[in-house]
Amino acid sequence: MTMMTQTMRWFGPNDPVSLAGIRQAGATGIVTALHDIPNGEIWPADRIAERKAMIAAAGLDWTVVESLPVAEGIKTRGPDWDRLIENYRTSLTNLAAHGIDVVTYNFMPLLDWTRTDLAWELPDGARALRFDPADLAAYDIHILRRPGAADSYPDEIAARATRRFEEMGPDARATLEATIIAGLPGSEESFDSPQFLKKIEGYSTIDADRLRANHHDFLRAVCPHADALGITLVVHPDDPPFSIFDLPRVVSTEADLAALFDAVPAKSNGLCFCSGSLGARGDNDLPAILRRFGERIGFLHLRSVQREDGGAVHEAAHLAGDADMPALMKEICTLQAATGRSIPMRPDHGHQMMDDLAKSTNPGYSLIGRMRGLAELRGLEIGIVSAGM
Ligand code: DNO
Ligand code: MN
Repeated sequence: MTMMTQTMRWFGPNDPVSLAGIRQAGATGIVTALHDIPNGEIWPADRIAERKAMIAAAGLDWTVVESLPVAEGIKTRGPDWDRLIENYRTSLTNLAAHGIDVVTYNFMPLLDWTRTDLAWELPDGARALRFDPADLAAYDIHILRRPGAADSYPDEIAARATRRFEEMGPDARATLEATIIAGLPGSEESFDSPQFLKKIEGYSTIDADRLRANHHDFLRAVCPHADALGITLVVHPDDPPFSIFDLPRVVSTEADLAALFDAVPAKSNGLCFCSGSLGARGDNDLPAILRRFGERIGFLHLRSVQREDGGAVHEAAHLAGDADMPALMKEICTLQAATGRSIPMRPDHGHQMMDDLAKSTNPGYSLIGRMRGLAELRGLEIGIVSAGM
């Protein structure tokens, strides 16, 4: 039977989690990036070779790149677009030369994934990541003071934001800045509040239609090259899958994905199916999305979120929360059986738990919680396959 390729994300030599630890957790593949190369610059072939050898020396395979960042000048279609596209193509050439054929990216303006609490205590004492729109609004209205912010939220959220801001007291600024805009693990950029405000202004002429057009332009420029190299570019959905700070987001729903693949049908135009990101919206039918875009899916991020009353979401255990993981896994098994294609998967985030609670970790990326997630997910897959699906 064709089974998923089990991987974990590793942030490179500075990651407190070791390659040996990841191997002991049972993964065979690594998902990583050359995080120290500035956005928009070329990933040199020798640096790729060196990273690949480091991973191979630990008995693992560099299976997926996450992410080869799409520079802001491509997202905004700025004056340096041609150079940035050329650099992107060259990085793809260099990756293909080392046998890497799945490359993740996202098309979210300015911020990558966003949370408002990185250590939210669960009833069992483990810690989870959480996004509360009221906390985001508290930062936006009272700290960032973005023009028009106060009017951009429903009254109920704005009122809750003010209460939250008062409750947090003098620490509010430092806490919210460090959580929301300082850059989560793997994020491509980080800001302080004045810089962020300026960057937001830079998007004043870019609405969702414009951003979508820029996304299509990017793909039309790089997909023919990726096709020739045998690389699949997989887009990571917006996380959370809706606009924040009034910035457009265009990879949030099934309709967004359908529009994307219709506009650019190239084989290399692929999807990183992230059940946690897409699942933060109740109107995203996860198994239906998996079924519909199966042939486009080159990478799986599996996790589940719990949607709370009031619009917040927190990261649940991998087999708990709102995602119907058994139903999703059945779709994955069916897809793999039909195509004979083993799809790379990683447990996307995990709770900080047990010995990791006392360690300094990358939020979402401590080892023990992800090992629990991987173990549960592989057990589910083996169970489904061995039961004849
Ligand atoms: C968070 C990740 C994202 C993802 C990028 C892909 O844990 O899933 O940071 O890597 O959005 O470009
Ligand atoms: Mn993800």
